[in-house]
Amino acid sequence: KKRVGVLISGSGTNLQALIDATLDPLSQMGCEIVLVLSNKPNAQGLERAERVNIPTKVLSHKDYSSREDFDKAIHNELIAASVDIVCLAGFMRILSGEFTRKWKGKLINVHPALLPLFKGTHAQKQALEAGVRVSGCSVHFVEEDVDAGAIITQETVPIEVNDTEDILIERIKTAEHKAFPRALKLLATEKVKLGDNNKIIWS
Ligand code: 3YE
Repeated sequence: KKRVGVLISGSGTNLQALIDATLDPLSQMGCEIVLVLSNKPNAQGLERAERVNIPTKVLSHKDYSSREDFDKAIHNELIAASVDIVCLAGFMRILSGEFTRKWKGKLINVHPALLPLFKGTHAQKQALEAGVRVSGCSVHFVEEDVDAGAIITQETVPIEVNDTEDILIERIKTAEHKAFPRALKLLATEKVKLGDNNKIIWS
């Protein structure tokens, strides 16, 4: 079984979806969550992990003088827990090139849009303003270039006529809770990997 570390900053609803999937033997995820790490001391997601006895760690980026130092501290915690795969689940920090290179092919993120459209923050608002009639989420490998890594899986949602940003955020969140466990399973069971050319290899 692969050992998974999950990085969070907030409420941890995607973490919960990953916990539910990995604790269900019927899901055959091929992995277990062994560490939940937050950069925010009060992240609600920490309680979700504690409830099911998953070890947690808080590392505040404010305690480090540079992004690289903070990322090194995260890296050390992941190594200490013998983590094989890292999931960013609402983790709100841009990771240094050094960190993304060390975890290349083992580090995934969920973004609330159908990449390569609407990279960056407020992706749902960007979709509404663009007038597209579908959006969704993408689970992708993390590389230094933010939201540009190879896409593992996507889930679409409709955009309805009277949607507000908040309604669309919620609809896409529900899609994320399906797509993220699916992507983690694909990686943990080695159905997908990242090639040297930074493209997905399916087997
Ligand atoms: N880092 C790299 N590549 C990626 N992090 C995430 C995805 C991803 C990544 O594909 N290299 C917004 C964060 C964006 C932002 O500007 N954050 C600030 C701090 C804001 C805060 O602490 O509240 C910063 O300086 O990092 C995960 C998603 C990142 C979301």
